[in-house]
Amino acid sequence: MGNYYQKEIETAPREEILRIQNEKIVKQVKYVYENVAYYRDLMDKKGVKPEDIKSVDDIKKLPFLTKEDLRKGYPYALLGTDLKNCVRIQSTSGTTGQRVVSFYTQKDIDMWEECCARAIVAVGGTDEDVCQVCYGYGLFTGGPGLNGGSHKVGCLTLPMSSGNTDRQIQFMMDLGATILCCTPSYAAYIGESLAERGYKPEDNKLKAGIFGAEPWTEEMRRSIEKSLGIKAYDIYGLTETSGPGVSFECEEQTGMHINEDHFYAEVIDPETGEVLPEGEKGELVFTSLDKEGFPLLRYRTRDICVLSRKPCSCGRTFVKMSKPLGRSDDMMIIRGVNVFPSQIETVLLNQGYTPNYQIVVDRKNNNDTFDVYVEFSPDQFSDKVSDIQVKERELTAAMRSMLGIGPKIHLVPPKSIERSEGKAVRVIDKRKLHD
Ligand code: DLL
Repeated sequence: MGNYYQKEIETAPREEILRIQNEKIVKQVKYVYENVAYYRDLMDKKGVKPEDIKSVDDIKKLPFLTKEDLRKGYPYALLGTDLKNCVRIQSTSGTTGQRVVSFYTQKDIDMWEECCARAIVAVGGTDEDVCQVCYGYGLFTGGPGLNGGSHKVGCLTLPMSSGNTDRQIQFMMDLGATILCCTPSYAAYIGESLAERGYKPEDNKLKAGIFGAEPWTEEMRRSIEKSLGIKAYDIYGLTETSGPGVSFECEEQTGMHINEDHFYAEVIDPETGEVLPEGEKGELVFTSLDKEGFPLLRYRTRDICVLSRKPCSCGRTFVKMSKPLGRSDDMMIIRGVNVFPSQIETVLLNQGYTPNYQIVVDRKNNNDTFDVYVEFSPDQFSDKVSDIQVKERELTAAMRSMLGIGPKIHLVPPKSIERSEGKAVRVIDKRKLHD
């Protein structure tokens, strides 16, 4: 049994959670219908009235919202209350098109920060801890969300934001940071930078890391845990629903508990929209149960994962979601085969390589080309052409057995692939430029 930020709700009997959800959804659908014309139109088109929603079982009657709806409605169409009641906006990075702008009332911020506080306490955080937040601060939700959570727990908060790795390391060592919050790719980079400066994992005071905002594999978890001498926990969220803290890992490290008193989760078949039973893999859909500023109902995240209600040894009763495999739009189709970057990461780390890689896909003479650039680690480095070729062939074979197709592997010298301070760019798909 672990520590909880809000024990009563985090360990509530399932019937109690369901009772709260049922009570909230009735109010929330009415609120959205009355305040968000865009969604009211979608409900009217589907012939659903607020009175039809009597419990969370009825959520499946509601229309979906997609990223496309948010684009069409940019910036105000999904706003749930007068702007004068809102105190903040946050926004996505906009790498895949139009930015999403999300609005928050003070109550929304408090709820969001509480969710982050639950995540920090779940990894053992208390008011004795020094919490170093190196997610970006600003429009990105990572920094502000974990900063707020860290304050609520009473940790000494180091609001570092991302980048300036020298300074990160100096503060980490001088002020004895015990909890590190950043993307997993940046955590790996910090680990590598500490080693380069001659620090061993036991030289830092860190005990836990809260890493999310991008997909990462179990192999990556083990590699970060080793390099920093910590336990590495996953955290998930998205700007549209609030930010980090929609779900978080506990000491069991077997998936993330969804804060179900605020977010109702469904997994659907992305093709048909049909709700799938627990345990089946599909697209995650969230309904916010009590948000005021940006109250999305049935929002399709495009993240592919599995839900599980198996009892958890931490005592929390919230449903757990698996690590997202990656977004459905991260999935590459190469020569007709579905490939996720996470599969490539798994092979590389299992074969003893570092998590520094880049995937380049292109189309030449109507054929897909598939290249993976992988760094040697300093101790593996060789400049003998025959050695390199043997290793490249071995890796191609290992990839082929995982993926069904073999990429062309290019082993490159240590440090030649750009490091990430935020979300890593793993894939360059040049086919999109020609289309
Ligand atoms: O990435 C919020 C966040 C900040 C989460 C800090 C965790 C920590 P967005 O920029 O809107 O928000 O991106 C959301 O990132 O739909 C997923 O595809 C991906 N993502 C977020 N967390 C994870 C995770 C923030 N733990 C999108 N594992 C989501 C895999 C994740 N993917």
